[in-house]
Amino acid sequence: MARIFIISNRVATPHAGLHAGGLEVVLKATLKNHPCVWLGWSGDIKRHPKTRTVHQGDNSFIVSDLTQEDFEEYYSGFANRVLWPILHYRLDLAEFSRRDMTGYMRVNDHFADEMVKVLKPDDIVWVHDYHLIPLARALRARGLHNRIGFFLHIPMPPPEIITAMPNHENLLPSLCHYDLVGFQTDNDAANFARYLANELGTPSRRLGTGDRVMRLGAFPVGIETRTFTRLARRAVKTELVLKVRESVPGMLMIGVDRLDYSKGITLRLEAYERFLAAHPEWHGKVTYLQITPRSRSQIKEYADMEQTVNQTAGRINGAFSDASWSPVRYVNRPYSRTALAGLYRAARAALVTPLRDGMNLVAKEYVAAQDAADPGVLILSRFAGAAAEFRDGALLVNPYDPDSVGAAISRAMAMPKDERKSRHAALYAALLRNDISKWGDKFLSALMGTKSFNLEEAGRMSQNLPAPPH
Ligand code: GDG
Repeated sequence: MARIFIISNRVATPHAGLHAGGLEVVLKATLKNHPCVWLGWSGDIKRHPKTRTVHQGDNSFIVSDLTQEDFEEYYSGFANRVLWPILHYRLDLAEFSRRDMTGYMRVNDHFADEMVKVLKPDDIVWVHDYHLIPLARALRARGLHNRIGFFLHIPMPPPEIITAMPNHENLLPSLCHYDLVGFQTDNDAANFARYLANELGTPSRRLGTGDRVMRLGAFPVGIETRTFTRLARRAVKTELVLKVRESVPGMLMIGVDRLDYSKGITLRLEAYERFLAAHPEWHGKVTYLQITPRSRSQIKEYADMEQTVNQTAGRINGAFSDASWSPVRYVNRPYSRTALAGLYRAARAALVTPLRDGMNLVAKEYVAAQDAADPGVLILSRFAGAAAEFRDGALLVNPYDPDSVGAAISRAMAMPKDERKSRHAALYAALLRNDISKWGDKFLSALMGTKSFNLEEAGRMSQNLPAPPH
C-alpha cells in the first residue's frame, strides 16, 4: 500500500507535550485520513545524533537529532534569521551569513539521506515549509522519481523583496524540482510566479524541467470546524473558563499568538492603549487576555520582543488599572487546546492583528468556537492570509495603524447582536467551505493531477513516472 511521506522540520510524535504551532495542528488533522510516515527533527541536540522511529496505528514517526552546529546554522541561523523575516517582509531583521546557508543545505542533505533509507517507490512525498525548500533537489540528486509536493505555510513576498536575499538564485529556483508548489493564498502564488518570470523568464505557473512539470497553486489551510465548535461548547463550562469569566469584570477580549514579531503583539497592545485612552466609559468593562507561549527564545529578536511586550503590558496596567480591574492579562505559558477553545467562546472579541501571516489559524479557531446565537467579533489584520476568506464577516484592520485598530475594538464592543450574528454566519460559512478535512486531499489530488485523491491509484501513478532529468 502506498503511503503519504510527510517531512517537516518538527514532528508531532504521539505523546509529545503541548506545543503551539500552526503547522502541527494542520498536519495532525491531515494525518487522520491516510497512512503516513512523518519525518523531521526530534527537537533534541546531540553530539552524536541518532534517528529513531515510533509507530502508532497506520502511522510511523521518524525523528532525527541535530548537532549544535546544525541547530545554530540551519534552524536558528538560516531558517529563522533569514528566511522567516524575509518571507514575512522584514528585510530589516534578516541576518545573512554564508556559513548558515551552508548549514541549511547540509541539514537538507541529511534529511534527504534519511529519507532515501526508508522511502518506497510508490510513496507520495509531501514536504512542508521554509526549512526544507531545497529538499526535492537533494532527493532528485539521489535518484528519486516519486511525486514530490511542497507547501509553504508562511507568506511568499513579491520578487522585489525576495531578490534582496543574498544567494536567492541558489535557493528559490530549487523549488522547480517539486511537482507541485502550494501556497496559502493566490497572492502568494502570484508573487512566486512573478519571481520565476523575472528571474528565470518562465511565462506561466507551469514550469517544465525536462519531462517533469512543476505547477503552482493556492491551497489555503483550514481547521476542523465542526469538531472545534463541539470542543468549545463543552470547554466553556470547564473550571478554568468559569474562573476566568468570574474574575473578569465586564467583557473579555482575547489574543492568542506564539511570541513572534510577525504577530504584531506590541502594536496591538498600543492600539488597545489608544482605545482605553479614548474611551474612559469602557474602563472596568473590558479586559484583554493575551495568551502568548514563548517560541524560539534562543534567538535575540525573540528575547528582545518578549521584553518589549512585557513592558508595554505593564505600562498599560500601570496607567489604567484600579483596585478591582486590570485592563491587560498577559500570560506566557501555553494552554491546552480545550482551554483555548473555551476561552475563545467566552470572549466578546478576538484581536488577531499580525503584521504578516501565511494564514492564521487562531482567527479561524475563534470563529469556529463562537456561540452562533450570541457570537463575538473577529478583528483581523488585512495582512493575514485568512483575510482573503474572511472579508465579509471580520472587522478588517491595518495593524500598523493603532488608531484604526482602537476604533475597531470600540466598534466590536458596542456591536449589536444582530450584526454580530450576521457577520458570524458569513465567517462560519467560509470556514465550512474550506474545512481542513478537504485540504490534504485537494493538495494531493493536484499533486497527482487527478480529480480526486485515491491513495492506491496515486501509488500506481507514482511508480510509473519517468525518471527526472539530471
Ligand atoms: C504557521 C503560519 C499558518 C497557540 N497558542 C497555544 C496553541 N496555539 C495554537 C493555536 C493555533 C496554532 O497554535 C497557531 O497557528 P497560527 O496559524 O496562528 O500561527 P503559526 O504557528 O505561526 O503557524 C501560519 C500556520 O502555520 C498553518 O499553516 O496559519 O500563518 O505562520 O492552532 O491554537 N495551542 C495550544 N496552547 C497554546 O497556548 N495547545
